[in-house]
Amino acid sequence: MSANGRLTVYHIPVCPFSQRLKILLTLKECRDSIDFQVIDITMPRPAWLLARTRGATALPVLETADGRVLKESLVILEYLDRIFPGDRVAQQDPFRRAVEGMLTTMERDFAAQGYRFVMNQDTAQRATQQQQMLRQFRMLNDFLAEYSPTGTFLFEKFGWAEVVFTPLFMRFWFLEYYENFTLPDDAAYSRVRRWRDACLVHPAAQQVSREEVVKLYYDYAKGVANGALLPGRSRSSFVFLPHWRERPWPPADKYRNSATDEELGL
Ligand code: GAZ
Repeated sequence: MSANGRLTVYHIPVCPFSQRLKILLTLKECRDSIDFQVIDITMPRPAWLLARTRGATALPVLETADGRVLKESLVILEYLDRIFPGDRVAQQDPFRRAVEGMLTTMERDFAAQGYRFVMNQDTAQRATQQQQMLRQFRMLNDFLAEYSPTGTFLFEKFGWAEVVFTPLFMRFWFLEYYENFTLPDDAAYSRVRRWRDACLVHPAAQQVSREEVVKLYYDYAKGVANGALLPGRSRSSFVFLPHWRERPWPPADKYRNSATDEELGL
């Protein structure tokens, strides 16, 4: 049971999946109803947390006031949307809910491709990775062009689908920086561009900044995920200190440069 009888979310501060929860709570004006407890991804998970998750290490994890545990960000989103007052973020009309459900199912491949691309270390694979990423954006474009051709968001306002995708659009700032990846100025991407650009600036979704993402995800750009250490390095780019604001911008040329702890301000 959490100490104060409230809900607790265990999370990694810059993780896109936990940002989803913060965006939803902000939309519902309940952001302060949950204790977000930070877990340092560069350290082994504490035993008490592993005991609660039965060994699972992926975050976020939600613990209810009476000590029950939920994981998977989309499941937690649904739960929070139902238990907190305020307008439901999820569509209530069955057909509309199904439409946003279809878009939601596309998040997994979209996320996986973005991470595969940023983590790629083989210059020979770079063009293929870029094509695969563009394909993901075209699939989103086609979906929106079918179900929401004239709008900005999927429905009238920033809602469930936007909560799910915005943290990924923000993480993919690392593709711009480390891969020079941008959406072509082409009709095949115009609808998804309009969606993404509106998502990025929405006031409920400003928990992370481009600078933070670019600096913290340096190690991903060098092929190492989840706080693990690269050869020759003694600190992960995900450490909390020094604060990312105090560090220099990392070298953008990930295929030629391997920055030291010192060059990264770590
Ligand atoms: N499906 C889960 C959810 O909650 O929606 C995903 C949760 C998750 O992956 N959490 C990550 C975690 O806790 C942090 S965010 N990892 C530590 C652990 O021990 O499992 C995404 C990737 C990827 C690498 C990292 C991430 C990421 O591909 O953002 O692809 C989508 C991790 C190599």
